[in-house]
This record gives sequence, C-alpha cells and structure tokens, in this order.
Amino acid sequence: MNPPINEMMQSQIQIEDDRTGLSIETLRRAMADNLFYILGKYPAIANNKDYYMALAYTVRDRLLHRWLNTYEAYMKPEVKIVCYLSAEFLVGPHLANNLINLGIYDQIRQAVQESGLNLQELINTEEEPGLGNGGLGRLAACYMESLATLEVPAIGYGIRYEFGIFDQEIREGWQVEITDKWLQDGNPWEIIRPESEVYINFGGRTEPYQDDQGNYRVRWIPEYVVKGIAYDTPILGYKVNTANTLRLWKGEACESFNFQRFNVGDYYGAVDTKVYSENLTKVLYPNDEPVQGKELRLQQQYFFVSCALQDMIRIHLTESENLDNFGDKFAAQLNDTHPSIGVAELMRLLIDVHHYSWDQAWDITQKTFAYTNHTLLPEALEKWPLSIFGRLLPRHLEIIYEINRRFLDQVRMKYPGNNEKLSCLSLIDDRGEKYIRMANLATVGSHKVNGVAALHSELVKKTILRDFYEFWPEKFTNVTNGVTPRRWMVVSNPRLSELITSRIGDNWIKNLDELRRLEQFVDDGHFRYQWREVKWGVKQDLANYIEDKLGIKVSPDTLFDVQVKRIHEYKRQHLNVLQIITLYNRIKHNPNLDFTPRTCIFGGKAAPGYYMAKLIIKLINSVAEVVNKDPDVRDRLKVVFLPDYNVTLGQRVYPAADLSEQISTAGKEASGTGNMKFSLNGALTIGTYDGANIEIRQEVGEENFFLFGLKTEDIDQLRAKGYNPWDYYYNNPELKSTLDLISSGFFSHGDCELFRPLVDSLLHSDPFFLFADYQSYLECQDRVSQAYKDQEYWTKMSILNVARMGKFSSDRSIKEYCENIWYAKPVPIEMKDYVQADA
Ligand code: C3B
Repeated sequence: MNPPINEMMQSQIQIEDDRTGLSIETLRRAMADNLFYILGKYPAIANNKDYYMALAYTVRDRLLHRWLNTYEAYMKPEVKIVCYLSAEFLVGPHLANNLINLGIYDQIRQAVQESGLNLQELINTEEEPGLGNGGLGRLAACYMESLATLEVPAIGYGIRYEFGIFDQEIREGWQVEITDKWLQDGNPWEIIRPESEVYINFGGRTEPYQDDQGNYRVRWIPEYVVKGIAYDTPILGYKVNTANTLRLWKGEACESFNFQRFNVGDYYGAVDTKVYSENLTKVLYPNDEPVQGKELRLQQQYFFVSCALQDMIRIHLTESENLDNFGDKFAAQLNDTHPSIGVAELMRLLIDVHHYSWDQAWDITQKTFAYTNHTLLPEALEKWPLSIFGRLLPRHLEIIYEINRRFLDQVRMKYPGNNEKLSCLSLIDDRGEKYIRMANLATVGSHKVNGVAALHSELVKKTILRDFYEFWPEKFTNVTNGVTPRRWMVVSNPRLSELITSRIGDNWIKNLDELRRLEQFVDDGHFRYQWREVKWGVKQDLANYIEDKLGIKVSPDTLFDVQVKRIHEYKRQHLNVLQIITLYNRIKHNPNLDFTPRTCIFGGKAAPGYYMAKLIIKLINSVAEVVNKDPDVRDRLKVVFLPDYNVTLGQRVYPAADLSEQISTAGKEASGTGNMKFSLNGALTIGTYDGANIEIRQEVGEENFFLFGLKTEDIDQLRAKGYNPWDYYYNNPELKSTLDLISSGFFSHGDCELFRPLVDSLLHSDPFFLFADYQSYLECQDRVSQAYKDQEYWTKMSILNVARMGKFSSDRSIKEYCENIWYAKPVPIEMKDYVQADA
C-alpha cells in the first residue's frame, strides 16, 4: 500500500539552508535569491519596496517551521484553542515585530547593511494592514501577540477587508478620505488556504421536514450562497516557538463565471455574482463606535462568524467523532457584539446540521462563548431591525425567538408578573419598530460577560446590563485591558528599551512587573540624565518627521503635549483646543508671560459621516494656522495636526510624548489603551477619572498623575439638577473670551459661520460637559507647566510612571482571561524537523 499522501509529501520537502540559516552570509544570499526568484528583479532595477518584499519573504521562511509545528500541535484533541472572534484586527506592520519576536533583529540589520541597504528604511516602506478603526481592533492585535507569547493556543478569526480604514489627508484643514489599497503591492505575510473554503448562506426561507428516522427538522433554503476563503497570517510569540494563526476570510462567488449567462451574450451578467460576493469583504466600516442598520454590515458579521464556526467544527471533527466536547476544545470570545450572531449560528449548526437536541446544543453554545463589552455609548449598542434580519437570516430569526422564549420563561419564574423585567431582558425590542438586541443575545448565549476596565465593568452592571446582572450576577466580571510591551516598547522605542535593559536586564519584556526594579534608580542623577537624553532624542526624531511632512518647525526642548486617538466628542479633543486658545489669549494679553513652551500634537481620524468630528479637525488646523505664525507667540506655543494617524505613526508618537491627554467625559471611555502606551513610554498623564485612567493613577501614584474634572457621579448629579452651559460661559471670563474668539471668525479668516455648529452645541447643550470641566482642566494644565520646569522632578515622575506600569501588559490581561473565562492553558511547542521526522 502506498504511504498516505501527506507523509509522502513531507518526506520530499527539502529544507534548504537558505530558508532557515541565520548567518549574515546566508541571510544576504537569501534576500538576493528572493529578490530574483520571487520578485523577478535584480539589484540595478530594484527599489526599497522590492527589497522590503525580499526581506519579508526571508523572514517568513524563518518562521514557517514554528508555524507548522504549532498548527500540528493544536490538532490534538486534548488541546484547548482560544478563538478570538473580531470584526477588526489592527495588527500594524509585521516586519519589525517579527524580527524582534524571532530574536533575529541584529543579524538581519547587519545582513541588510552589508547588502548596502538600511533596515529602518525597509521597515518604513511596509504598508500596514488597517483592518480596524481604533481601540477595539488594536486590542485584538495586542491580545493575539500576548496569546502567542504566553504559548496559549489561539486562532484569530476575522475579515480580510480588501480596503481597510481609509487613509486620511488634510486639505485646507479638512479631512479627506482616500481608499486604503493596502494589498496593492502584495502581502508577503499571508498564505491563502483554498482547502479551508466554506459556504455561507443568505436569504431565502426555511422549511420543516421529517428525516429518515422520523425526526422533525428544519432546513434552510437560501436565496444565494457565498464562498469563504481563508487567508492565514502567523502571529509570533516573543522568543518562543509558538506561532499562532490569524485567519481572515474573503468572500468569493461560488462560481466566479456564469457560463449560462455568458453563452446567451450577457457578458456583464456573467460576472455579476462574482462582483456581488466580493463586495461582502470589500471594505471596513469606518465608524469606531458604530451606528446602526447597514445591511452589508450584518452580512459581513454573519459571513465571518459562520466561516469561523464551520472551520472550528471541521478542525474538531478531524480528531473527534462528534461535537460533544466542542466547548472543551474551543473557547470563543466575542469581541463586542459584532460577532454575537455566532450564538444563533452555533445553535443552527449543532441542531440543523449535526442533529443535536436543543438542550445539548444550548449547553455547548453557552460553554463555548464569552462576551466582552467595549462601550456604554447608547448609540453604539447594536440592534438590527427585525425586517432586515429576518430577510437575511430567516433561520436565525427562528432560533433567536426560541432562545428568547425559553429564556423569558426562566425570567417569569424568577419575577412572576413583572412585565417590566421581561421587556428589558427580552432579545427583541418591541416598543415600536422591532429590533434584535445583540448585547442581550451575546449575554444570554455566553457563560461570562466582561467589561474592559474596573470602572467600566461596574457601569456595565449598573446601567446597560443591569437586569442581566441581577439575574446572573456570577456571569459578570472585569478584565482590564493591556497592551503588548513588545510592539509598544521594544519595537517602537528601542532607545528607552536599551536603557532599561542596561539596568535591570531584559526579563521585563516578558514579565512587565519587573519594571518595578527601575524604582531603585530614580535618585541616580546619571540615570535620570540618560533618561532625559533618550526622551530628547526620540522627540528630535518626531520633530524631524513633523518638519518633513508638514513644514512646521518644533523644538524638542518644548513640552510635547499629545492627544492621538479617534476624533470623538466624548474624547473631547475640543476641550484641548479650548485650552490652547486660552493659553494663546494669555500670551496675547501679556506677551512677556512666564510660559512653559509647549508643542500640542493631535492625530486621529473622524468617521466620514460624523460632521462634528470633522469640524473639530478643521478647528484644530485653523487654530494651528493662526498660532504657529503669530510673532507674539515667539515659538512658545505650536499646534500640530498629524495626518493619517495609524499604528505606524503611533509607534513614532507615543515614545516622544511628555504629556498624554486622556480627557474624556467621566464614564464614557470604557478603558482606553493609548493611555497605557504613553505612560509605558515615560509620558505623564493629564486625565479624567475615567476608564483605565483610574487604575493607571492607582498604580503610578496620585502624585505622579495629573487628575482633573468631574467624576461619573458628579456628572449624573449635575445632569439631574439641570446643566446649563451658559452659566459657565458668563461666569468664566477666560472661557467666554475663548469662545468669543472662535465665534468672531478669528480662526476662520473672518468667517463667523464656520464653527458655529460647534460653538452652538457647546453653548446650548454641551452633552459632554466641556464647560463643567474647563476650569479644572486649565488649573491642572498650569500644574503641568509648573512641574515641567523642574526637569529633575519631572524625570523622577516619568521613571516612576514606567516602573509602575507592569499591570498594563496585555500578558496580564490574557492570563486573567485564561484563568477566569477561557479555562485555557499554555501548550509549549516542541520543534520537529519535518524532514528528519519522516526519514
Ligand atoms: C474602544 C473603547 O472606546 C476604548 O475605551 C477601549 O479601550 C477599546 O475599545 C478596547 O477595549 N471601542 C472601540 O474602539 N470600538 C467600539 N466599537 C467600541 C469600543
């Protein structure tokens, strides 16, 4: 008998030294080889993009062994796999991170140099995959990296958007959106897996039938079917063998060319379904806190979740007879409600396709899923009109009704005669137009529900899911967010990382709590001097970038005051602007004012349909234009808006900041993760009592954190007693002259109308309480300015911030998820040589 095909293939794989070797000479040769054989170029006609690709393939070769070994290990039935279901993965550029995590950065740098090239330049040519909007997508990426570093088996499931988040250009101060063609030059990090294709149904109707054994069953007769194709990207752990998989799905037509139509002369109709099916995964919705109701969005959600669940079932059935232990094999995390249709889809697959009883299926489903809530903003709570939902997913609608019927029976039992409770807890909102409430579906279908910072998790229990908390208190928990120190320190801030390592060794990279050991050096004057030198050098780099991109000269001797994040009214970039205008007014009234020079840096994208956010961008740029060229200012105040803020730019910005602006209205920012990146890079925070700011302050010490503003309960009280922004306007002369200056057209070449919607919104309702926090914010900024004058003191605070930030490693978050939610354990990967093993 012939040996099985895969054994035969394996024994034929010859692993050439050029694909694994790490000597400088081999690496050089491998790069030249890839340039020639993969890219079809030779040095005289190659540009930096070509060399980047050649290098990327060289690195990819060196991780494939780990990747395949990891994949094989996960097939064992006793291994539990975490499946992170997320509509967004904002992974950032891969090359530098992979070099660090493989531990081959220095060899590669040397090989690249000896090839007459510059590694940093090649790294800078990488086009980042912008497959996310902001915090939620970036968190998913940090978690994937930490899972791999902790050697926890994991697959990230999501969508391979052909166009990610738009590129932002600024024209005459306004945001302009440009299509993000990230795949244009090819993507060396992904491998297509045609063998993992799955079929996804949409529309049509359902039909009861009796099977051969006489059982009552339902089948779904869809209107159309789309094929899902998997593209895999390796996610490496730091200096371990684990290489987990990010598996992103692309929509394709089942048959890309309709011959029947073609034959009757309908040339365009022949590719219709292809175009239609590929539209499904064409573009990412660019709202970070999404607004409801777009059918294509629901199609995207269902598409990737069904692809994922079918893939998980396939994996499980390769080693197991049935799906009885599905919930022991997989832990599926719902990253917000975007994948929550998964609850109904797993039920459908178990009942309709694999013929489980309702009760068995429900046990498996609840055991498998857990749900993370990322926002309390009412407009971001997903609900789908029943009409759209039922048309697209008729079978799921039936299943959701049945889940609801059984759940509400339990509710009735606990609260007899309480219709109020029933209507709050129901999966269907039937006050007026009917909707499916996705947060309710996710909560009912999960065994755990968590918020993303201590305050946020408390507010989840007190507000949006209050009745669920009362019903199932044990379901609710908190996991405070974290960020990966590999990307956000080692990769992005090599100078600071080296300084830290020179004193405490490099264990901190895997065990961030070790940063505590830096505390012993705060009183070491030489260390503080080195710390400042590092910060100054990184600031100089950013200053060069700013001059290069925008032609604005800024000095690294000024305080770099930075606010980078999505533009949103609740994040209050406009409060920062009011402060800047106030400082400007002070300079104008007293040109010789003793003033701590500041460079105020902004960056962030606005959702294309969010008018107010776009107007805030215009305001920042308009203020910048006036302030930066006013001779009275004498370079003491500069305002910079960095266009196209993304992960790559973040890696330049966080290390260069002195001050981190985290000034959301209390109770609105679920956690924040930028706040953690800044503080880990030695910036001090000016922040409200909101999200993870509270926990950061607790860790770094009150005396090393600039707190201001109202707390959540103060705001509730203020709202209850009647908030009137006019009172603040009339009673605060600085606030009044700041607003009057905007209204007068001073920043808009005399146009008094331009910013009126913004000013009016503040004066007439101020829904995010800027005026209420204005005075407190300004006073706090004065304290910042004072503190910055004493550079020794400031440096001590900066060092203590870094030393005490260990808690905010995503490694810590992932350990908590593993322990309390996923019940998953590390599985170290033993390396097997495929050639030797079969010889
Ligand atoms: C964000 C929240 O706004 C942040 O406070 C939080 O730190 C991150 O999620 C990660 O938990 N968020 C987002 O980016 N997009 C949403 N749709 C909801 C929340």
